[in-house]
Amino acid sequence: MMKYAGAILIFGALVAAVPENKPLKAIAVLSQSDTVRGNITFSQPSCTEPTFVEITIEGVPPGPHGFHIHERGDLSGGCGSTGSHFNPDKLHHGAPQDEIRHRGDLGNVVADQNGIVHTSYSDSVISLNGFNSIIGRAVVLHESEDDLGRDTNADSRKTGNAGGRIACGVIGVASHEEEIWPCSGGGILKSFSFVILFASLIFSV
Ligand SMILES: [Cu+2]
Ligand SMILES: [Zn+2]
Repeated sequence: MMKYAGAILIFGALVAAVPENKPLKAIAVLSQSDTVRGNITFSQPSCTEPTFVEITIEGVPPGPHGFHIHERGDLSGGCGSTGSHFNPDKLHHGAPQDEIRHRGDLGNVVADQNGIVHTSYSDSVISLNGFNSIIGRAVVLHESEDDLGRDTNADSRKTGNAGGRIACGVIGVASHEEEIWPCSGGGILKSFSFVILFASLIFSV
């Protein structure tokens, strides 16, 4: 009986040693502009949950501005070298709530009369995990309003006619929980090793 109690205690200690499911966090700091400053933070509680996006920007001309994730985190040539909208699924440009959209299509942000953008929302298409992770790519703030693919000209379904790029930033890791990131691989093996360990403790008594 004491042996069982020992095994249960050891198992309990092992379970307690596994870190709790902390959200994965990433951040992009806007640059490439003399006037626009801002941070965009991304947080995802688990591999399968939506990503929470929090946007704080100042120095933006009042009104709506296209806001996207572009495919490359390359600012060597300014915002121009970040490539097109992040679109690994090869779909048309759309609105964030559309089924058909680029992964990077986050629609518009709206600056108030003081040039401030402060907003937050959840997006279930972008992810900080796996093959299509947005980490290492770039956020881009545009000069004009994104038409969300609703206009009749050809560019509408490619870029949303959002015009020039006024600021951008590379999406980098803000907090990294080794145990749960990335979601594929590692985790399952680890859970399985606990089962083996627990079983061997039980059978050894
Ligand atoms: Cu863009
Ligand atoms: Zn797009």
